[in-house]
Amino acid sequence: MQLSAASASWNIIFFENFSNVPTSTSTTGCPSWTPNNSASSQQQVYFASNTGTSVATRCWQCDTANTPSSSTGPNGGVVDANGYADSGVLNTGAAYRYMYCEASSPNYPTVSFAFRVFKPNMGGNTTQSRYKYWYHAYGSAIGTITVTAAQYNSGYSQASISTVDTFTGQRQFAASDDWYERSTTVTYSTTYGVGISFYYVSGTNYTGDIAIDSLQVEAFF
Ligand SMILES: [Ca+2]
Ligand SMILES: [Ca+2]
Repeated sequence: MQLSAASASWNIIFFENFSNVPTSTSTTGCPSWTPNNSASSQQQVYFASNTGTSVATRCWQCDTANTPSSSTGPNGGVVDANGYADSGVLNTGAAYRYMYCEASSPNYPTVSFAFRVFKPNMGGNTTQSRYKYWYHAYGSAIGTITVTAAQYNSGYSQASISTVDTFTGQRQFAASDDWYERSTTVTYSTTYGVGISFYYVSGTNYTGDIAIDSLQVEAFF
């Protein structure tokens, strides 16, 4: 009998299309939700250092189609009702929810927003994990976003964070522009769990409605 070695592959640890998040366009509201794949979510909290988290002033909101202000925000989410989006083409339909920061007054200047999704025990271990999502940053006062990934150790405690992406200022130049994808692979000594956080600090006026959609975290084992 011939034995063949099992081949490792990329496994989806959690996927979030935000379809279960209550829609809200409040400047001070805080919608909470239970993510897919037995992951956990927490609003206002982000991975800030190797040993812990920090709290922001505001929560991210969840919307469809356009955000309430003109000159900022997307016209709709990406197409991800059945799985991770394979295109940044936006859809104005009510099924396509996305997360965004409502930058209207009193949420500028330099007001912080955060949320995280995490799974400290992913049922395996690896040295390679991958973080991918789509983002839309339209508005002349888009501030600074910092996306961080957390690695958990064998005790399912936070052991390390790394930066997935950070930038300041708009990347799209119309509400109807396609979303862009970010995909980053993190290499770390053995990882038993993974998490990702989105921390945003608003700019100088209300045109800073940055948005995130179709979030997927994968591990290679
Ligand atoms: Ca979505
Ligand atoms: Ca707005």
